[in-house]
Amino acid sequence: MSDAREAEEPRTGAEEPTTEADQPRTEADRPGTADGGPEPRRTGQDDGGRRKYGPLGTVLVIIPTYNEAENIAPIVARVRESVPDAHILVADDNSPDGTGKVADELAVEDDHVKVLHRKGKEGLGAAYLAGFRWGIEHGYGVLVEMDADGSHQPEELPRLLTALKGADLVIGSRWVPGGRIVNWPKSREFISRGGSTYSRLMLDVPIRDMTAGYRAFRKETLEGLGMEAVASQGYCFQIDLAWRAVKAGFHVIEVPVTFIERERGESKMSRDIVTEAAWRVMSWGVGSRVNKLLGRKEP
Ligand SMILES: Nc1nc2c(ncn2[C@@H]2O[C@H](COP(=O)(O)OP(=O)(O)OP(=O)(O)O)[C@@H](O)[C@H]2O)c(=O)[nH]1
Ligand SMILES: [Mg+2]
Repeated sequence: MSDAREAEEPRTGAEEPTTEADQPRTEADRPGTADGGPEPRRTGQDDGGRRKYGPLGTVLVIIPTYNEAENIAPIVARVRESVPDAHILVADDNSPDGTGKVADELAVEDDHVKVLHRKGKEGLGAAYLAGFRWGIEHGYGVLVEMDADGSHQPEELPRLLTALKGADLVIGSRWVPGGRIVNWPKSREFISRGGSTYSRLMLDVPIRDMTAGYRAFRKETLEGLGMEAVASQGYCFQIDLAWRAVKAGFHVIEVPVTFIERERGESKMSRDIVTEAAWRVMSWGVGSRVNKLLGRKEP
């Protein structure tokens, strides 16, 4: 990432967060699905409930955008309604359709909304990394990943945040009991399910939905998983972060969510993204096995 990009500042007069979204954890706060849904699935370093987790701090919901002018206002409104204490950072890659300008207008009306203007389209992964960095620098305790197109329902965010009280990373999962997909053709489901199973087996991690893009991280998790070295994009970016979190010994929980296919705007999904992910994951998996065989420590 260039110096110029590092110097990019949100144009919203963003001030330090002041609200606490959470209180110190108690036994009564054990993670669970607030609506009585299935128990979240625990993976990674499960501590049997003995480990004490600190308070969450203020939540920043990062929404990366590229040509989401029709979607950005509704999704921001839904997040504000669903988790009123949370702040939102729209990370826009200079969308030709004027998404950045719409976001600026939202930020003028609401001091919980910030905008990170980036120079041009550099991919989802780069936008999230810039958003994470911005959030950590500005003192947020929880960084949430959420798409702009309504696939990730803001109404489910409180359940993810409740689970994060007892975890380092929470994944909004389509492939655990209780998880659902609405409006996806069978072909898309096949690619997504297959991609998750392939990554799980290749990388030997117990996460069901490796490509999920609806996640809540504690800031310490992002700081501890080697975020600076992440170079992957698209699906691979999500797989990369999940794998790093497990390798670093963080406690990961999957909470079932209902994923809804986008209704408005254009998909940025491409065959290249899927192919990139398949090759990279295979090379990570092979590299990791070779390291184990040779008794070398994982990088
Ligand atoms: N800042 C930024 N955001 C991006 C970029 N590519 C995609 N996004 C955003 O990332 C989120 C996910 O992208 P989508 O196009 O919905 O990808 P998808 O969910 O795999 O595919 P569909 O939902 O079928 O379109 C959306 O909010 C996009 O606007 C990018 O290069 N830069
Ligand atoms: Mg989408």
